[in-house]
Amino acid sequence: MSDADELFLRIIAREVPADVVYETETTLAFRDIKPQARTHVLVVPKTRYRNVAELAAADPGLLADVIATAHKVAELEGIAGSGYRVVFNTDADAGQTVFHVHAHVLGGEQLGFFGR
Ligand code: IU
Repeated sequence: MSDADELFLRIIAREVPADVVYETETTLAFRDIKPQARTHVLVVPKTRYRNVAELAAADPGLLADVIATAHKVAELEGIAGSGYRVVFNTDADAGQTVFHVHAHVLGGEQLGFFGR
């Protein structure tokens, strides 16, 4: 595990500061340090899995918790009604850089299409 992958565990343990917006027993939501939209929050499970596929296979209930927290964040940010996007970058071609699964919650403005 690299330093970057360990970072989210250190944020969960409150050893590294982060702008936390919501927390449950199993998940933590905090603002991305390099926001790509007016609202850009990361949701992580408190147990580390490498990516969303590993999480889905090992603990589907925890994946459901992550999605529920993403929606709660959208409500708290006031964007649940206008629309938001939940993205799991998964491995190299998607540009995943931190190998502790995280959902990006993006919104607060009209989002462009994405792909290449
Ligand atoms: P990715 O899906 O693995 O590419 O997303 C990682 C995100 O984590 C990315 O948007 C970073 O800006 C964000 N991030 C962060 O919020 N705080 C950090 O200390 C680090 C990365 I390192």
